[in-house]
Amino acid sequence: MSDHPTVPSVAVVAQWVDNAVWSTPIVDLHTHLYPPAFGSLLLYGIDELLTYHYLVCEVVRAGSIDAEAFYAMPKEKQAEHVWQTLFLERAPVSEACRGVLTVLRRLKLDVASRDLKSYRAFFKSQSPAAQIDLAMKTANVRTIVMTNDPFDPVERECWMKKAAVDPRMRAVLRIDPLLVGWPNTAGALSAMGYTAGADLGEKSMKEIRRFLNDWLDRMGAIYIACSLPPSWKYPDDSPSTKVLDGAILPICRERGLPMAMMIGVNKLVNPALRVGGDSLAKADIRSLERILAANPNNRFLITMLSRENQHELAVTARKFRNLFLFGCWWFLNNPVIIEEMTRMRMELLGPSFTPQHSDARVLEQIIYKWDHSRMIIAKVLKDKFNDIAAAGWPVTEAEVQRTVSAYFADNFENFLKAK
Ligand code: HDL
Ligand code: ZN
Repeated sequence: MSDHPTVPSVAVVAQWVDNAVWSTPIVDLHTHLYPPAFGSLLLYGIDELLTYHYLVCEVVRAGSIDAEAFYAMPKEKQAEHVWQTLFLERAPVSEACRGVLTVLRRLKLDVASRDLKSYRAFFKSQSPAAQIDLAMKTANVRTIVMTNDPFDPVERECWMKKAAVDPRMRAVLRIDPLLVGWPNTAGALSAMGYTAGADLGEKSMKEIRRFLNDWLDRMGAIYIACSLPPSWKYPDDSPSTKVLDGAILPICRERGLPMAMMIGVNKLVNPALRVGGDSLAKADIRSLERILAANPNNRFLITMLSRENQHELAVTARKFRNLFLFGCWWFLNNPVIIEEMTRMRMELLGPSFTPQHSDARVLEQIIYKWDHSRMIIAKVLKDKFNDIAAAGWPVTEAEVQRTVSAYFADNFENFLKAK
């Protein structure tokens, strides 16, 4: 029997990929989920799923009532209106509608009954802690990385009273107001006991650094995060450059923490839609190049919101090893774009990125967001492994598993540990 390794068949490779993709637990590196002790911040259950801001935008488009009238209704009535309008009166073919159906199916509820009352009864029977166990088990997610905002008084209160954090959940310090909220941010900081003026001189910078250190310690945060508008420039004479250079990036270097920048969101283009009112535009890749080049000892987790930024972003990741590329963010989290982005990234970057995060705001969304993405990642990976097998490469099951583990957890965890 020759010890020369053989090239597996297309069918065998496909089986290895499916086994690895569906059995490998996920580290979900960006979500808006919380532990039960954070009370109303943790959203779960069918009424929250149906009133997810993606569906609010879709139901307002459907036309029978406007955003103001929608939000004037109590949560249950909002959910019933969405169910009636987007599911019973229209085909639930949008990705956000389909996601609700996937969640119901995977939680073994009777989707065909279309009986909202029975779904409600199930979720009502679940405690938040039990629902977290069930959702993480069903989605095969082992770590949930949160988004934690000290500028939100409700969340700040949870941290100040040392509310219990689930050990499977990791904290992230989210600091958008420090970059894009001046001069109002000066008031918010002083209300928390940090005297930083909009002048952003050295004294203020010192206070901003104190704020960052206090909250990084309090949360045990694993990275600092922000979202930035399409107009973001670096360097310039704006507060964002001053605070990045004078406080955030030095602290990240001192503490060995990455900085996550999520670039391209146009906040509140339609304020009536509230949290659903944001949109996007193409951002300036040259500014990203410059911040990466100017800060070689900082590590950056980067995702961009515009489809038009994706190819140049993947090429930029080839140029800068301190750029860790992740996810199909928000308006990109649709099958047609996830497939396009994942294929392009694998072709340009091989195994060296994290293809997806859920961005889940409602707990059970991790079930559908990961099911739908796993299907697509498996489809692309089968092609990629069969391409190299066709060239005579003796693909192995261990190699497939190593690659999937890298995409789903190891790349991110190793990036966190890197110095
Ligand atoms: O800023 C962010 O973290 C975005 O992900 C927003 O939360 C956005 O509203 C969202 O929910 N995206 O999925
Ligand atoms: Zn988010």
